[in-house]
Amino acid sequence: MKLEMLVSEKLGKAISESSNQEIYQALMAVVQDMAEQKESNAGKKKVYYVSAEFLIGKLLSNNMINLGIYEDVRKMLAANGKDICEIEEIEAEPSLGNGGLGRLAACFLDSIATLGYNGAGIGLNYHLGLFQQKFADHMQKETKNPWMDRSGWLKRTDVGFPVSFGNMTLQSVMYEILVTGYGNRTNKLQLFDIDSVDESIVQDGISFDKKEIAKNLTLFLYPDDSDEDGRKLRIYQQYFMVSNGAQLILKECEARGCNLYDLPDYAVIQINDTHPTMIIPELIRLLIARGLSVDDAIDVVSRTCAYTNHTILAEALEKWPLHYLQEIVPQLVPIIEILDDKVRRKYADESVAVIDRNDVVHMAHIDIHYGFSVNGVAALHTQILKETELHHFYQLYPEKFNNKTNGITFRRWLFHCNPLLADQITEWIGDGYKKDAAELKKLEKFASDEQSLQNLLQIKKENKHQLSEYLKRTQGIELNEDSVFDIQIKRLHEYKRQQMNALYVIYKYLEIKSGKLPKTPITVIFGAKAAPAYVIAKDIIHLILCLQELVNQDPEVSPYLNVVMVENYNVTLAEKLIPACDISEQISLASKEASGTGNMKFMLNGAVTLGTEDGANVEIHQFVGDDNIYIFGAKSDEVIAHYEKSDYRPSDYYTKNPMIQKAVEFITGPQMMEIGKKENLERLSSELKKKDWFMTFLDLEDYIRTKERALEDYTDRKTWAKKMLANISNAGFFSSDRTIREYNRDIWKLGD
Ligand code: NBY
Repeated sequence: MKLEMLVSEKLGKAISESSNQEIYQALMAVVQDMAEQKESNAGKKKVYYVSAEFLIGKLLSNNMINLGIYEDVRKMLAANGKDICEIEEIEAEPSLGNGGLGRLAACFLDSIATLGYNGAGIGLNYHLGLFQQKFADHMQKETKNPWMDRSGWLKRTDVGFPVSFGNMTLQSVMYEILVTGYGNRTNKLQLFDIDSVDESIVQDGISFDKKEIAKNLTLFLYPDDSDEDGRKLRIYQQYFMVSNGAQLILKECEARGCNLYDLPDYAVIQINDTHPTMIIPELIRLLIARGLSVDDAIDVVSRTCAYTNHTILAEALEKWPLHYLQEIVPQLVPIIEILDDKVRRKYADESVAVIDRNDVVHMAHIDIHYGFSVNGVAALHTQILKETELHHFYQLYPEKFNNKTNGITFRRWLFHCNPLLADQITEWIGDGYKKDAAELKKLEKFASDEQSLQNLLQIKKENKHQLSEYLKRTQGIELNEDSVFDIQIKRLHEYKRQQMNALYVIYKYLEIKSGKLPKTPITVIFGAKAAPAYVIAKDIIHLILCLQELVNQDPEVSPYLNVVMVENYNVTLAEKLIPACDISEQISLASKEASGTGNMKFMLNGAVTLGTEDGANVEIHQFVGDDNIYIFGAKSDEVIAHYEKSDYRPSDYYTKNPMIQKAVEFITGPQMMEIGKKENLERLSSELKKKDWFMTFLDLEDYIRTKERALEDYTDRKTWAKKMLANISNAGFFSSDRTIREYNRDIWKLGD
């Protein structure tokens, strides 16, 4: 009743007489009030999680769950003839992230607040977001994603700082989004922006004048960096983010009584990949300006900053030409030169230099020399960093290296996205697992209970139905609810090998055409955005969209096989897709996927993984055992050896294996050419045949064989339900609460 009064008060009228839009606004206001009453910013030491991305997803329902009012609100709305799901749909998803790195940052903010730690996220407020994906002519088209007007969670503050560049000074303004913990404190996500940003300079699609920094600085996340102006814009963005962050951190710490020499007692800065690396020289610069000696400033900052590596691919180990920095952030160059000089005096090894012989600055090297912790994000990934990618650094600083296997927040990825399963689990083992995810282990005893297994299958069926209704309504897509839902949703990247899954589709299409019909129909579902300048990734999307048309339009095939690529894959869609999934595709080339976190979300929701021994798949495999996961493909050692010896030749596989040959030829065959574009299909086909940098052909045969075995096993429903249960009951380790406790124990040391 009290809740109803609060909401009606905000509305100024009865709930039953209000529109969904009005109710959304009122609920948001109630949530903000409740969240603000919780503890915030208390505690001597604080963790600052600095990240170019925060892929936070919609906030209303999540916040209501965390505040413990979701069920009451749902019932109250229902009593007034309103549907909470319709109200959820009014909210636009903030477009502040891209992939796993950004989603991890969001899960971490949730866990930091839930565990009662003093912490904040620091980032940028991108007005038009990443981009919105549209499909036209079987191609990805990018448009702007102006999410802010339809969200409402962002609050402007009166905090701001001057940020100087080589050619101008910009005055920032800080915005905030409240981060509610589950039954605990409220923290903040603090996003910096400038008032002069001008959304109207964006022409068709997402193109704009890259030189007009004062107008474009916070328009887009990851603006196209295929030309020099684009790369410079990224440096402007990064420096703007970290200079604001550094000024805010010093201001807050001084307000809490810090004398700057004791900064590490007041602040710990977690650097999320190399995008925020310039916070190290910037803080050193600011401390020197406040009177510290160069050596003291370097020492203080080195004890304050910690670095997380999220990939061994070159793309995230950023390197900037010194002359770009000289032009854009000249004040940092003398500092970076000192940092380089100190390293050179100590270590003769050129491979660990900060500025290399070609005057290129290696950002990760700054993090490793001048941070106190370097962590990878899954056991295998950290091992590869130590033994291979960062081996020289590991020899210098073995004590800095540590592993923090990623995790996911169960509030969003179970309680919110899969209430049927969450309620069933509560009925079985009580709700202790909501605070202590390890209690999911108690589910194991239900594996021998026929009725419980039936219930699990029934929940999956209902979730498939709900997904199907949602996709019909929002994208006009029809799903065969009686088919196996085989899902691959993640950024589009060659190393993640969506192309291998597409080759499976071709294989299966040809099998069905030749009369070999599967026992259970299959729906292969994809969701992925490709970076706008990543040509081959966009060609892979083109291939999938062409296959979607070919397969689904063929009356001989479509009763047995369907291909679906959802448009504009985002957190909201993931929340619908994951609970409905049977087979979770985690098929990256071993050694390349640092961790993966989608794999954990699927597992928690009772999907069975089909994957390589890569990233956190390795740990999932160890937890569930051989019987409850489908592992295939070359191991990381073998893959790394191929790269070291440069001895992988796609043609070796292509010419020797008629099945591979047939599937690859099909890409440029007459049926595909009729639907798709010659240029794109030919480019992709020749990339595979000549380069295949991520070794699709190496694993293709084993992949197909293993997928067929999984599909065969699926027909034994009871055995499959046991696999589902084994996955759910072993998912506890992958809670981000566990991950964050480890960060705090080993790196942040906040004290409660
Ligand atoms: O970080 C992902 C990893 O691929 C995944 O394995 C891991 O689970 C996750 C969390 O640790 N990395 C990721 O999402 N990276 C990016 O999205 C990204 C985007 C842009 C750039 C670099 C990385 N960039 O340099 O422009």
